[in-house]
Amino acid sequence: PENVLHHHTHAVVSPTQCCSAVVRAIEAPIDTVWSVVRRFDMPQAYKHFLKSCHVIVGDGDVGTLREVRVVSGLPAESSTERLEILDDEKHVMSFSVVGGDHRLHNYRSVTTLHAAPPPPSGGGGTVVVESYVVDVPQGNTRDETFAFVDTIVKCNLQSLAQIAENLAKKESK
Ligand code: A8S
Repeated sequence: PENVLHHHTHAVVSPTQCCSAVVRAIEAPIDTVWSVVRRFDMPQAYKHFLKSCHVIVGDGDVGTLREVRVVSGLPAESSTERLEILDDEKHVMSFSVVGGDHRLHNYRSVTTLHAAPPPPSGGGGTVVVESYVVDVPQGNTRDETFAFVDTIVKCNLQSLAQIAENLAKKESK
């Protein structure tokens, strides 16, 4: 198998950036999980901090730009994001934040899906790895930035798991 870490090796260009990764196991086939993750035009399907998404330009392939609107209660209003990688074979997707009204400047994330070994050797399902790099906002520490972003990413992967597991149950009926 190809090297998982390759996709998650971010070029950290300055000491004021930070990067981290979140790993989550999902009890659904990789194709089911991928069908949700690959929809760059519909991140609000599993990212509950987003209330809407509007594609500015593009057809869902690399280079597509979207503007998402954030639910109230977060220190953000909107984010403009560009699809950087969409690899349907290797199950890799990546986007970068290129603008918007929020504090996570130069945010970029990479999400990869990995099929877990099927029974009897493993439990089957999918392992999701999501890594990110972001500028530490002025007035915040690295630890505060990790705490904020990790919380958002963990919530997103939690609801991704819920949605994919429900889809998988329907598909197996
Ligand atoms: C993602 C990951 C993150 C999104 C963050 C971290 C964000 O959409 C929210 C609040 C912010 O303050 C920044 O995969 C931003 O979407 C929920 C608007 C970028």
